[in-house]
Amino acid sequence: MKNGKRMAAALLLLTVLLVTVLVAGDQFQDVPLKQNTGGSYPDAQEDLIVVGFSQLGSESVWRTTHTDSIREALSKENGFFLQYDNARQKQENQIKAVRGFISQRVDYIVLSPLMEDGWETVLTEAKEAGIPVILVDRKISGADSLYTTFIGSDMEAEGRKAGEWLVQYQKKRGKEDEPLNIVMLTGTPGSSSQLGRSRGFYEVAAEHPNWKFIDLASGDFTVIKGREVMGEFLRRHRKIDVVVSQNDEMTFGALEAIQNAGRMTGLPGSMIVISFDGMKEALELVADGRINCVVECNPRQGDVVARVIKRLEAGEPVGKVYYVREQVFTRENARDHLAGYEAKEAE
Ligand code: GZL
Repeated sequence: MKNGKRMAAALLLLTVLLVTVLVAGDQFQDVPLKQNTGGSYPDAQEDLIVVGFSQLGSESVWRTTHTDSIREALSKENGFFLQYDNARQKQENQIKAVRGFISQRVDYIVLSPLMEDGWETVLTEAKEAGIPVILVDRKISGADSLYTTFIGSDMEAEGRKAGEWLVQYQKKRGKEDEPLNIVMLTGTPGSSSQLGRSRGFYEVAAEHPNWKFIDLASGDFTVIKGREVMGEFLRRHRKIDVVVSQNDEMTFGALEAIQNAGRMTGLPGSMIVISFDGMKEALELVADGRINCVVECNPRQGDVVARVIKRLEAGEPVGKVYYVREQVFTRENARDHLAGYEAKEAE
C-alpha cells in the first residue's frame, strides 16, 4: 500500500476509534473537563481559545440545558473565552452574530442553526476567514465543507424509534392491524429536528397502511403553541388515537388541551402519546402513565464540543459527525431513570 494510502488508512482508523471512544465513553454526562490545576489560569486573552457561540433561542428547557452545557464546558477555567449570542428564534440574528464573530476574528464558531437552509453565504465567509465552524444540535442543508464537525442527535433515528415503539406497542396488544388516527405536532418548520423526526416516523408509518395521519401542525417546540394546536385538533376530529409531539414542551401543552376536553391519555383505550426530548417532568408523566413513550434527545453536548476544539487546537484529526447516544423511555424504564435523577440530587 502506498505511503499516502497507508497514512489515509491510519487516519481513518484513528478517527473511527476517536468517535467510538467519544460516543461510547461520554453519553454527555456532566463529566467536567480536566480543570486547570496548574499555577495561574491563562490570564491573558491570547492564552484562551476564543469561541463565538450562536444559539438559536431559549424556546424550551431542552434549549436552555443545551446552552448551559456548552457554557459550562467552554469556561475560562477550561481555557476558553466564550462569546454567546441568543438569536431568539430568528435566523437573521444568527447570521448577524456569525458575521460579528468573523469580524472579531474568533478562533472557532459554534452554531446551532434554527433551520437547515440559508447558511451558504455566511458560512462561506467564515471558511474564507479561516474560522472552523462546529455545528451543534441541528444540521444545515449546505455542503459538508461549510463546517468542520457536527455534534448532536440523529433526528431521523429518533423518528424511527418513535415509529418502531408504536409498532411494538400495538403488536403487544394484538392490535397491529387496527386503524390508527394519528395527529402530529411538529417542531419549528425547516429545522433538522422537525425534518428528521418527521422523516424517521413516516419511514416506519409507510409499512403500516392502517395508520392514518389525520392532522399535522407546527407547535414551534413551545408549550403555548402545543396547547393551541392540540385544542384545534380536538375540535376538528372526533377520533384521535395517537398524538406524536416532537418535543416535551409541546406535549405538556397538548396534555393540558386534552385534559380540558375531558379526554384521557396513556392508558389502554385512551389516546397514545409519543414525545421527544426526555425532560425529567416528561419522564414523571411516563411513570404516571399519561405519556406512553419519550424518545430521548440529549442536550448535554458541551463536553464533546470542548474536546473537539482542544483536538483541533492540538492539530489532531476529528470526526465529521458525533451522534450522542440516546434511548427510549417507557413505563418499563422511566422510574429507574428518575431514580438516577433523585440519586444525583441527593449527592
Ligand atoms: C433537538 C432540538 C429541539 C428539541 C426542542 O435537537 O433542536 O429544539 O427537541 C428544542 O426541545 O426546542
